[in-house]
Amino acid sequence: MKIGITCYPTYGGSGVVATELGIELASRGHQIHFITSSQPFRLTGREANIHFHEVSVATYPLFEYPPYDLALATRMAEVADFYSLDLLHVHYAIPHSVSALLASQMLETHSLLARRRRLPFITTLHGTDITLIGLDPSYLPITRFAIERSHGVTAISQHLAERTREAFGVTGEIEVIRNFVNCDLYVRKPELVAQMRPQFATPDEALLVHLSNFRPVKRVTDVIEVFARVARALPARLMLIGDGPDRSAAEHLALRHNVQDRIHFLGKQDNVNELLPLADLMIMPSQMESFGLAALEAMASSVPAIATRVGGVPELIDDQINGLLFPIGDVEAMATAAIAILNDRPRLEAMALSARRTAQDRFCASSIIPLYEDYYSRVLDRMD
Ligand code: GMT
Repeated sequence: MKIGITCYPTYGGSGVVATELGIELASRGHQIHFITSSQPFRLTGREANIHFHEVSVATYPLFEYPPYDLALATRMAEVADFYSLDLLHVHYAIPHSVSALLASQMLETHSLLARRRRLPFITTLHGTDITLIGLDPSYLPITRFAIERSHGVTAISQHLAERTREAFGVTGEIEVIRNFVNCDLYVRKPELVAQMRPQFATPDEALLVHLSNFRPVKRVTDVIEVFARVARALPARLMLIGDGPDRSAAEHLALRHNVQDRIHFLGKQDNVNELLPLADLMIMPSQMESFGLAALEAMASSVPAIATRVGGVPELIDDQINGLLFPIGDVEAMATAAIAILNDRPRLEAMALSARRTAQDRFCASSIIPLYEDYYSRVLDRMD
């Protein structure tokens, strides 16, 4: 198939999923056309079967806000027409599904190649496009309209599908296709761990990790609160991977607790798959997670997560089996549990094994990508 993919190309779970999906589909022989504002950060630009089309937005002194959505719709229509795309797959509803709807309608009435053609588009809902920013009255009606007009809609968890029905009143079919991970890439390799871990912790220290875009929804300051309590109880270090608006709040809190020297503020990293397996535990105390891709990547790397019981997280983490779940903000309970399990190595190892098994049995790219392929075929069949 020839598939156009649009996503946010910089940091963020939806961009990661969209890019990894494109890479996996390309490796299975599909022609993938990324139509994005810049090259998705996980692409090298040298992958076979992957093409990148940059959306450039013309500015004009009159424009207080340059209309990216219109430039995107135009580029989608051009690329679809020129390369005879079978479908568009947009990730994150705002504004991508609205642009895709426009592109699809443009091609129905006027094609550059002077032939009318149908361009189905599929919208994948990822989370904050529904649970947070999508609820804003300035976006909700148009987002609902574009979701309803999509030729196919997928959600990354059952929870998100239900939220979309409740909050948006969407009545049409929403296919649940959960997040996935490349289980060959995200895997603990003991020789690599032996080589790299000494850069971050000594053998007697526990190593914790947090990975996110440091937005308020991630509650990064709770990570510091938990870690400060752990570091008072046992020798420990923390790797913070990622960057974003709450990084300086995290730094200030680390100073206040006097644990700044025990924390590696690593910023944005490309080799997350090499860093995650170095840790003993992940901390993901989010206010909301429609799925929790970061926890899945950790689990595939044999690192169980201490997380909050929110959104779609319980669809991934079985409390006490392959991770531990807590109410939002209960940093005392999270710290107590972290200390207990770090002091009980056999239990930690059993949980790490179970975390890896969960990723392998249910969330490997090898089993999730065919679900997307099958869904594409069903949507295309419906168009005939
Ligand atoms: O808010 C974010 O963390 C970014 C957001 C995105 O769309 O980029 O992440 C969402 O999509 C991820 C991939 O599908 C999910 O694993 C995350 O749980 C989800 N984040 C939230 O729901 C807060």
